[in-house]
Amino acid sequence: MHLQEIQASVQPSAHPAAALQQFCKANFSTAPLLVRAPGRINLIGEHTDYNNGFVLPAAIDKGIYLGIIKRDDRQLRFHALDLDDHYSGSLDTLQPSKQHWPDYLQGVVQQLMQRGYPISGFECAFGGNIPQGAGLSSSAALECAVLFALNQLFELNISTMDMARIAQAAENNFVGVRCGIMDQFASLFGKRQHLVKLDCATLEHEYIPFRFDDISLVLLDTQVKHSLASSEYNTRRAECEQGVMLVRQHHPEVDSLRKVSMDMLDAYVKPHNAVTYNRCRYVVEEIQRLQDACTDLLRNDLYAFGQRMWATHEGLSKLYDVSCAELNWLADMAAGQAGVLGARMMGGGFGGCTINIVQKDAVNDLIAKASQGYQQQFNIPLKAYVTSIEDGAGLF
Ligand code: GAF
Repeated sequence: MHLQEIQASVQPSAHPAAALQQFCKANFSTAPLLVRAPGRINLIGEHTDYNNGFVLPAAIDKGIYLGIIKRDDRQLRFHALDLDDHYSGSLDTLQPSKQHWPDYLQGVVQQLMQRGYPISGFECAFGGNIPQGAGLSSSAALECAVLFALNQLFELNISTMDMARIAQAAENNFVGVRCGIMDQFASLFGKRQHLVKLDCATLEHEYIPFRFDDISLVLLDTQVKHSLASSEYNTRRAECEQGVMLVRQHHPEVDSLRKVSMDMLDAYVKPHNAVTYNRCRYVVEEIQRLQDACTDLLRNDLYAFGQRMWATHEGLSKLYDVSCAELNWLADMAAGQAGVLGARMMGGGFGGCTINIVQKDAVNDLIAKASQGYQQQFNIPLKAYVTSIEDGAGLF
C-alpha cells in the first residue's frame, strides 16, 4: 500500500455528522437535539469487567451521531443512515426486530419504561464513523447516544452513572449479550487524553493521563468477525462463573473472580477441569496485570506497559481462547516491528482490531508492512486507524 492510500484510509474527508444534519433538515418537522457518543478502545484489562475486575478503556475520536425529536403520540421512528434502513414501531409493542440494529434503541426504551421514566414517542436518525464489527463498541455507542438524547429531550435527570447501568441492561436484557459495563461506561465517562481506570465491582473510577507527544495509538482492523463471537462470549462468562462456584464451596465469601487467588484456583479448580482453570487463570492474572500496568503508566514507563500488553494477548489467545488466526498474525507481526511498544487483540475477540502503542515515526512503516503482509496471508485488505482519546457522550 502506498502512503497516500494509507492516509486516505486513516483520515475520512467529510465530517461524520454532515449526512445526519442534511437528513434531519430534509425530514424532521423541527430542529433536532444532536448528540455524539464515542466508541472505545481498551488499553489493558480484557474480559475482566464481568468478573468484577478492573478495566482501562478510553473514548475515541470515532462515534455515533444522533439527531432526535419528540412525537406527540407513542410511535417510534428510527433511521440508520449508514445502512439506509428504517424502522417503525411503538412504545407499546417493543420486540426484537429482524433488522437487529433497532434492538439497541428499543432495549434502551424498554429499560426507561421499566424504571418508570416518562417518555413519549420519538423519531431519531443516526450515523457515524465507528467501523462495524471492529470491536470498537459501535453498539454501546448507539445505546449511549439514544439514552443521552432521551435523557435531555424528556428532562429525565438520569445521572451519568445510572445511564451506564441502563445502557448495559438494555444490551443484557433486550439484545441478549451478557456484556459487562466497560463499553457503555467508556462511551459516557470518557475524557480527552485520559484513560478511565474503572473498578467494575464498585464502579469507582479515576482518570489516568495518557499524553505522549511521540506516541500514536494504532488500530489494525482484521475486517473479520467470526460467527462464534457472541455465543462464545456468553460461554466464557459461564466458565468464569463455574470457577467461582468451585472456589465458593471452600470459601463462601467469594462471589467473583476478583476475590479469587491463584492458590485457590490451583487447589479447587485445577483438579476439576483444565479448561475452566485456564479461563479463570487468565482473568486472575489479567486483573493483577492491569494494576501493574497502571503503575507503569504513572512512572511514564510505556515500554513496561507494552510488555504487559503482549502478555495479555498471549493469555487471551492461549488460556482464554478468544483470539483467531488473523489477530494472532497481527500481534506477532507487530512484535517484530521496530517502534512498536506493545500490541494485543482488543475487545471480545474472534475478530475486530489489535491495539498498538507505536512511536510516531514508526507508524507509517507498521501500517504499510502490516497491510501488505496481511493481504498476502489472508487475502483480506487490512484497515488501519490512528486514533485519539476524546471526551465521552455529549451534545454537539
Ligand atoms: C465486549 C463487552 F461488551 C465488554 O463488556 C467486555 O467484556 C469486552 O468485550 C471484553 O473485555 O466489548
